[in-house]
Amino acid sequence: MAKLSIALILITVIALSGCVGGTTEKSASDGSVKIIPLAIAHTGYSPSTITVNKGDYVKIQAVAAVGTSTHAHGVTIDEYGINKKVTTEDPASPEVIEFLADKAGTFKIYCGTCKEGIFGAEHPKIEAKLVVK
Ligand SMILES: [Cu+2]
Repeated sequence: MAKLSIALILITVIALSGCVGGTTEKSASDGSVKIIPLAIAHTGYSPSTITVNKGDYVKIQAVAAVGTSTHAHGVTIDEYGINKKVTTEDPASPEVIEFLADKAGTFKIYCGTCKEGIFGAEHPKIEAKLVVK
């Protein structure tokens, strides 16, 4: 009985660990769930291009680069109605931005919340791209 429990726990851990680090899993619809770790620094986003397929359910796990969380960087994608401030630097508890990629095209990701940070309107222009194929 104890062996069976340990085996079940191991299977669960292995199954859950498949959900992090840019891997994909099938969702109920025909699209996949895409987990995208994203770091925001003063100089830009990393990665600078996020590519998903139309119909994918996207979970961007955003963190501010170390030492930058007080600048109120964020993730804004106008066409998807996303405008999120990212104040965490901890990859273990990122700001998760979820949406269904139901519109194909190339969309600008920019920092719409920076005006609230200490640089105000002087904040460097940082941009990335969301490509929905
Ligand atoms: Cu910013």
